[in-house]
Amino acid sequence: MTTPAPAPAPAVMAFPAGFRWGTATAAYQIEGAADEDGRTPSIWDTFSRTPGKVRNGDTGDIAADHYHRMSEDIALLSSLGVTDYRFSVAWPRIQPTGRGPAVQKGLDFYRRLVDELRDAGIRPVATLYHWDLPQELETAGGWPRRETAERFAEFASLTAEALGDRVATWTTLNEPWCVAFLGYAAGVHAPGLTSPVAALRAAHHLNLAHGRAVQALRAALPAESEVSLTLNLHSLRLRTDSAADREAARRIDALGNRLFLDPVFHGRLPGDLVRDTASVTDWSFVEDGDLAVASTPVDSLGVNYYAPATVEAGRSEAPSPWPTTEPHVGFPRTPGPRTAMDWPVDAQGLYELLSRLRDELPGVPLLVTENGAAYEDYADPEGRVRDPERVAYLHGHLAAVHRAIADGADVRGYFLWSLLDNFEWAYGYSKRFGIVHVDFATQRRTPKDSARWYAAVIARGGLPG
Ligand code: IFM
Repeated sequence: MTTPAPAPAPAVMAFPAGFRWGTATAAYQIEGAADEDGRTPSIWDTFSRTPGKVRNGDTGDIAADHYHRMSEDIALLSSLGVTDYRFSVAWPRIQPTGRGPAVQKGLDFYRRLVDELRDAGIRPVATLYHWDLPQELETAGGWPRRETAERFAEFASLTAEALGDRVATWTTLNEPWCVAFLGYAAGVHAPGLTSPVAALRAAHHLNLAHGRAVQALRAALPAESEVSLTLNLHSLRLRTDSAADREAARRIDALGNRLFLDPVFHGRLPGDLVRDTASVTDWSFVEDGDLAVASTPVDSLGVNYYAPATVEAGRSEAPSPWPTTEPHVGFPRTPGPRTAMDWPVDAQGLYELLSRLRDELPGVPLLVTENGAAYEDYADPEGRVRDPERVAYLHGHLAAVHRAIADGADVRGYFLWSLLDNFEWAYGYSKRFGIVHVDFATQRRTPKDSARWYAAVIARGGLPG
């Protein structure tokens, strides 16, 4: 007689039934196949091929070769037991010049992806823009140009018509703050400009593009589809409670949070931000009706969180992603543990952010669409990748989500960033965020200890004690 297998230990912190457990990736960071099947360069191909822009001269040309290893990666997702998988659609695969009819081979790749996911019982969550603007659209003016919002709505429409019946959740934009301010003000992301006015124009046109895409999606999708937007909101800490530090935090909150939340959820621009930025722009690029479009209702809000920002009155380094807050804001270094990105580990910041959204956006369901950490991972001689710091990070942050839910935040899911080690933008392949290790020389995938830990959390529906 065989002894029955022991029942899994009861979850100490159980998440609500139906909670969505996922992982997240983005096209340019994992797909590779940069010039296959009609794909043409995006701004990230151009930027990464420009000497000095990306560490070690790395590019996304091959990345994690997901374009050719998609089935293997779906098998990894299945072994984790995830309910959902968040990926992005590469605009230059669908519309290489940013306009005109869709390329069928490009659409076919995503058709296969969503079909295989669904066959594996995994819900596809598609993001339309995770930073790979077709280069031709950037050459024509990029996000500072109004026309780009129209082009994005067209791309949304084509993609939704092709995949609409198979994708449960659609996200318009990923982290428009990064697009506008890292790309057009700090110049550390593509396209690498350092123009404050271009960044503010980009931010507005991203809000407009989001609203136009929501309209296009609603027109093309079945009624039950979920339409969403993902923001990297800033969880703010003040160095002291002085009036000057509070003023610094107000400025960062306006530019980092309310510049997106107010147009999308309230159809207005923050008045204090318009005053703060008066020496840079009169905002005359905002046309009548734009904010009504930007606030076309969504079904949920995606929140990406990695670390809080501590602010004080002072100066930050130039060129700053916060151009219009100068000379009022500095970012002091805080003590405590840090990840390989040199970001502080602070799960309380996630709790505070979710609680703020509970209070400010009642009735808007939330998804944590990214959370995770980079560490210096390597395979040991037995081929095992031990990443206890990542497990501790994930445990702390999931506990924060659990506490936020217990305190009334309507958080419906959690997407761990990331499934695979990948191209971490300006850091190239030097930073590993995956719960699956990728040996970029051989493309061999090795689940890290954190992958086994996450699979056990999902199987239990909660965190162990
Ligand atoms: O890798 C990125 C992702 O593309 C967007 N959010 C933050 C992650 C870690 O930097």
